[in-house]
Amino acid sequence: ENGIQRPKGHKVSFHYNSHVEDMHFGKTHPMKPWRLTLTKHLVLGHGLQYAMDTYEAVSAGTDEVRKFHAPDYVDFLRQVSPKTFPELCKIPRFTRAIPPKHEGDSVELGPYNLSTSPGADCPVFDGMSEYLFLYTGATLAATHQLTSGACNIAINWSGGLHHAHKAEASGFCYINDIVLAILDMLRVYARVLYIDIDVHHGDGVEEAFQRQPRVMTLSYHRYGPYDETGHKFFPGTGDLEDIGLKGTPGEHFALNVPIPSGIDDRQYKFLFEGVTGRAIEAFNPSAIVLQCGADSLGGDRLGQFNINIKQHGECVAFVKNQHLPLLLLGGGGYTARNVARAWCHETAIATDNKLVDKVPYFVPRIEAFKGRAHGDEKMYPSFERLHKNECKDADLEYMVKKLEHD
Ligand code: TV7
Ligand code: CA
Ligand code: ZN
Repeated sequence: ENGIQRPKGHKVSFHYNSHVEDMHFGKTHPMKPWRLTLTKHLVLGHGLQYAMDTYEAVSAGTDEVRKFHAPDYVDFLRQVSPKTFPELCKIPRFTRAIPPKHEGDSVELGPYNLSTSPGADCPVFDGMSEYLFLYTGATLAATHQLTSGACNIAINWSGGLHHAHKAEASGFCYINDIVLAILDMLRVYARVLYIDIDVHHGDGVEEAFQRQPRVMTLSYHRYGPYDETGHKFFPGTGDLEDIGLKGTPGEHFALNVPIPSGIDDRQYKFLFEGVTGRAIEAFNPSAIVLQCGADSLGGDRLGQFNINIKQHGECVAFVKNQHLPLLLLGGGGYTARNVARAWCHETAIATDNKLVDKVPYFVPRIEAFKGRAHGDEKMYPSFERLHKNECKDADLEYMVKKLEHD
């Protein structure tokens, strides 16, 4: 009736557990797991579940998480909650991970960059441990579906947390599910290409594979000189010159595309297809992981790009058209209604479906979708000229040439 069909010639598996929706990072924290509720409602409202195999995720095991993360960090994450945090901070094994306090620090940091202060990027909150191991479990299940050949595209919108380090949380990310997925894929695939269209630099993934020539990391992100407040756009890394660790086999197997604010669809398409196309040609990957952070959309609460949902989706379509095993992950995205629209649209792209440009009738009138009658609100809003466009075409052309050379 809604015209949703199974794709012909390939299979898609979708991994999710509604439990992740109940989590709260804190009142004013920009990361809102309920954006995943909106995404779920849109996906189901459009009937996309009939086009894929859907799986309820189970938590990752500590052994699986230790394949990348330090054992003591994994133990800490397993046990931590607002109640246990003060006691855990006193255990000698964990106290060495507490960073020194500096004069004027607004938030007090505990071990592993975790904190119970209200302004912290990586707060300790109720249910946090369950949440972390659940999104990681979903990514690992998706990865197994791919590596076992059960599907060609596997999706986990609750994953894609690219900043987490071996023994440290960073930028709303605690467990680096992407690194764990790629490590697992390396058992089956000769070469894995990682592409990251989140507005932030995929530093955790790049760092983990900086010596590894079998993994090429390619991140598109906001990057530039210090702003008026004397800060760099987070995390401040990912310069055009950074191409993997010098003097190791990994040199030349990292690519970074630093982008000024306000980049528009046409410019992003030129960069993305030019650079990604050449990277695929040169690297000849056996499989691809695409982190689809939706904070690169116009109107994002933290982002500074002017990309529309259409172009964000065209990046997914371009990668899908390579016809390689593909893992699609979420990531950032801080204007929840747009995150849901983008990821639902991209679920449709993965399954070769076209959605009607209307919010489906069955989507509950919650938060972002209330107000107007169902069917009135556009599925695909356009975000025009929201940020001052500081992108010069000539600089983008220079970048494609330079990266082609690297
Ligand atoms: C993948 N930007 C993650 C992106 C991580 C960005 C940052 C905030 C922020 C945190 C808050 C908050 C915020 C309105 C925005 C240098 C600091 C400045 C904390 C206030 N409001 C992803 C991480 C980035 C926390 N961090 O790539 C609680 O913005 O810039 C910073 C670091 C130190 C810490 N302070 C911010 O998208 C998922 N944080 C409100 C409450
Ligand atoms: Ca990125
Ligand atoms: Zn981001």
